[in-house]
Parts: sequence; structure tokens; C-alpha cells
Amino acid sequence: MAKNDPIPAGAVGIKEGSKAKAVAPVQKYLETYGYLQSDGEAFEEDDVFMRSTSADHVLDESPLATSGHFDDATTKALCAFQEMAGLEVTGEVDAPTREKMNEPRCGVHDRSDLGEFTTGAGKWASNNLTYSFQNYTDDLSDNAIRWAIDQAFGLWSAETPLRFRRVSDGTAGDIVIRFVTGNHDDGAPFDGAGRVLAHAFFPSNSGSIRGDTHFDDAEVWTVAVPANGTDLVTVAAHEFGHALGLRHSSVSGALMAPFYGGPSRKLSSDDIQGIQSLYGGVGRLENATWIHGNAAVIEHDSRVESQRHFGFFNRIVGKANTTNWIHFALPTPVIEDGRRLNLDRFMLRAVTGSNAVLRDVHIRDGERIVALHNEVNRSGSMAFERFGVASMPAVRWGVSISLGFDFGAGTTGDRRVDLISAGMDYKS
Ligand SMILES: [Ca+2]
Ligand SMILES: [Ca+2]
Ligand SMILES: [Zn+2]
Ligand SMILES: [Zn+2]
Repeated sequence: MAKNDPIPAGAVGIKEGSKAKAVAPVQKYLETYGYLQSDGEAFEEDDVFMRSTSADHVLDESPLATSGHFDDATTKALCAFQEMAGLEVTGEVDAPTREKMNEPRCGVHDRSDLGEFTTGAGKWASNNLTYSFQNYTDDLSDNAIRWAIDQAFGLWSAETPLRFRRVSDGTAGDIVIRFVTGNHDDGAPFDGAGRVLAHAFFPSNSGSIRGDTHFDDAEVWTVAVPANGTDLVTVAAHEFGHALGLRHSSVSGALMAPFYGGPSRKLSSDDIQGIQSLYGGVGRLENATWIHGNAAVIEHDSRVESQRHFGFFNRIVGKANTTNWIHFALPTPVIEDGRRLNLDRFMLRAVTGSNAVLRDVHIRDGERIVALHNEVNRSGSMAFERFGVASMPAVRWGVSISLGFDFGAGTTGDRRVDLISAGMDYKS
């Protein structure tokens, strides 16, 4: 595809016994991502992530290959990669394997022994973490970048007791965010446009670099969907998984899978199990308020085909191929026992037909937007869907939720939204 593909077309078909020129780039890829060790190469020099995790050093498990020879060790490593990537395990560089190796991906190495989510990269002692920007990318406005990063943290905070507060630029938060190109003095240089998109440092790293998250600014970063570049929310959420202690997952569809296949701004059950194994679940709600679905207010009545209030829900059927906003004003306790409360997470109970999609969730306090979750694209049964307010701002004026929906074609049943309840939890 791209001219910078690491694995050339000539690699297709090579297997054990081959000494073709294309063996070397395949071995290089397998080395880079922790599946293989080459003889006589100063391999540990170029992988700061491996050095950092000496307790369960990935190299201990990697076979040792002869450079340029597709030997038994290379076959074993290739099979491990194929398993990780959800490919057919053939031991041969077939077309799908080459294609997968040429996909854009995270720069953090995989483990060759993994199944579902894996941890073992340490964790933070505190649930309250700070982050800061060392710089921004010119691809987006600073505000768009901040919202994207906030949304990415919000995915993790919605399912855990973790909370993320931004501290001013230039101060060193626990997680320092940088946009950099090429060599940026951490032993893991970026590679120009495409291929490696970003990397992050596990909590098990020593020193201040733990948690730090670097984006390759040779990529074109975007927050638009469909993406006209690389989706910052998706990649940031993945990297923050590393910054919190998760390694790559071989579950396809998991956010922590190493490959980037376009915008996917949600955690899978594998990601949730992984992060909760480190930090625990959401815990009890402290000051939750709920409002019934019948309290929904529709922004554009003219785009609604029908609305009916049932005993326990409110059914809205959008006209075909329209968008609309549905707003909820949520009961808002502002001060309790003399202390100001903080917004913690939004919760939604709803069911949609197959062609009604919850696209955006905006959370406001008075006129101020406190969380944007854009392009979340949820559909079907949302029994208890959570959207984090990662920074937990103090609440002042009254909370409202705006839900942006896309209604496609299809029957009225396909275009329905059944709103049951909307809620918010507040922490003192
Ligand atoms: Ca740090
Ligand atoms: Ca790159
Ligand atoms: Zn990764
Ligand atoms: Zn870096």
C-alpha cells in the first residue's frame, strides 16, 4: 500500500528454509515487537520498553534466530505473531500476514505468550492521576486536542475508580503527552508517516518517564469521523491503556489490540476486564441522580416521525436519514454537607433499533461543556452505559446531557430510540 511498507511484496510466500532478501525485514519486524531475537545484534539497545520490564523480560521467551535465514526460530516467532494478530497460523508469510505487518500500529512491543488482556507492566499506586501537555500538534486546534485527550481518558475513568486531572502545560503530570517526530531521546525513535503511530511507557518504568505518552507527529491527526487522518481519540485511549499498565491483547476488536484499523472509541469487555483487574471496578455510586426517559426534550420536532410515552420509557422514532439531539436536564445536587460536589460519570439506559445510533454525548454544567464524547456510535441495548467525566469538575449550575443521534433508513423499528433513564453520579 504505502511506499514505506516495512514488509515488501517479495516477502509473500517465504517460509522455513528461505534465504530470500525479504527474510531480513520480516525478522526485523518480529524483533521489534518482541517475538524474536537475532544473533549478534545489540537488540536491547533499541527497545526502551523491554529494558524497563526486566521482571518478566520478553526476550527470555523469544527464540534466537540467524539473521537472513528463515530458520526454526523465525517460524516459531512468525506463528506467535499470527496467533496474536488473529491470523491463520501457517508459519509462512502469506498475503494476509504481510498485510497485517504493514498495518499502522502501536510502537509498544507485543508479548508472544499472550492470550487475552495482559498486565504485568505495573500499576499506579494512586487512582488520581495528573496529565500535562509538553506540546501540541499543528494538525488540530489546542482545544480539539484537549477534548480528544479528555474523551480518551473518559473511556477508562467510566469503568474504574481512576480519575485524570490536567495540570498546566510545562508542569510534569504523571502522564506527560508529547507530539514528536523521529528520534526524540527516549531510545524509541518514530519512523515517519504511517507504520508506528504512538507509544507509551508502562507504570513499571522507573523515573519520570513512566506513564508518558508520545504521538508521532509525522502522522496527520484528526478528530473527524470518517477520519481524514489518524483518529487521536482512538490512539490516545489505546496508549493510555499502556500508561495505566495494560499490554497488548490478542482479542480482535479490543482497544488494546496493537493494530490501528480506524476510529473505535470504546472499550471492549476484554479491555474492561483488564483495567479492572488492576484498579477495580466502578465501585459504588455516591450521589447518583436519575431522571426518567419520559423527561427527554427533542431539539428538532420536525425530524421526528413519532414519539410515544410508554409506562417505563419514551419511544422516539426519527425520520429516515436525519440527525437529532435529545436533551435531558438532570437533577443536580450542587453542595452536600457544605462541600461542592464533582461530576463523575454520566449513565444511560436506552435501547435503539439497528439504524438509530447514539453518535455524540455532550455533558454541560450550565452553559459550560464539561465532557465531550464524540462519535461513540453505540446502538442496540444500553443496559447501563457509562460515559466518564475524566476530570471530575466541580458542579455549579445544573447538569444537562445532550445525546446526538443518527437515524438511518429502514423500518420504524430500526429507527427507534427507547429512552428509559439518564443519570449522573456526583462525588463529594
Ligand atoms: Ca510520567
Ligand atoms: Ca509513524
Ligand atoms: Zn499499544
Ligand atoms: Zn517516545
